[in-house]
Amino acid sequence: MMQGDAGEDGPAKRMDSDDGPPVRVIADPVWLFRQACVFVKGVVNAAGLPDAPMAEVAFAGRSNVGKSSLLNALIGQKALARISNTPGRTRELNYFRLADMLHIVDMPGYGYARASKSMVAGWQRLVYDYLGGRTQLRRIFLLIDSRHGIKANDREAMKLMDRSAVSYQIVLTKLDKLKAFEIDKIYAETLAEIGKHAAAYPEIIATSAEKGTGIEELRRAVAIAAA
Ligand SMILES: Nc1nc2c(ncn2[C@@H]2O[C@H](COP(=O)(O)OP(=O)(O)OP(=O)(O)O)[C@@H](O)[C@H]2O)c(=O)[nH]1
Ligand SMILES: [Mg+2]
Repeated sequence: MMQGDAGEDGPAKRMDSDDGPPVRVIADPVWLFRQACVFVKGVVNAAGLPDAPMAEVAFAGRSNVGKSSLLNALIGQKALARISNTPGRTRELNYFRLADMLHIVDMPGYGYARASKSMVAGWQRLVYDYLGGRTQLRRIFLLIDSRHGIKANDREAMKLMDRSAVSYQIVLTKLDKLKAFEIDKIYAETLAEIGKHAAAYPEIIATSAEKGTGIEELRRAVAIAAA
């Protein structure tokens, strides 16, 4: 590093004061996503939820939509969250902690056809409990597969979040599977549909974990939601 470069980054330089919360730091996506991210725990019931008053964002969506892949792309670590060809892989609320400031939650996917009734009941309970009383939760990123668009079970999830007054933002995934005109179409359709939902953030983010598309935009959205 050249002399004189040292002042350009580093959290200490960005603190507003010693006693107040480091608001500007967490709001800076470039700084935030350069910090370490660690796996905290897998939560299977409401009693297991961390009680730290730390800001939190979550990734939700149908099984196989690409939640874990997108989380890895976001963090810039290939195998932080577990990815699988087997749908229904993530069965717990998987907690990650970024920069010791922010919890990021990888949620179990819904709509997994081969899930047993007791499995579905178990995680529905968990998600209801989670959405119902999680004051730390700043925003849920609801992932939608760009090849399929919003489906019936996504609408149910949206209704549940509308009712719980949990703010959520739609993220289209697997953009690399589509041609440009198809992207335009699904983008417009999705935007039109979220207009009807009270708790939906009015902008959507189009991504590909595989190609890195939209990752910077998603990082900005996470930082803004967390600040
Ligand atoms: N082409 C392409 N494939 C992707 C992308 N993101 C994820 N995939 C693939 O989609 C499959 C599911 O990805 P996961 O990240 O495990 O999906 P998930 O939503 O976490 O799945 P569950 O944990 O089962 O709910 C894997 O085979 C991934 O390689 C993407 O951006 N492009
Ligand atoms: Mg997963």
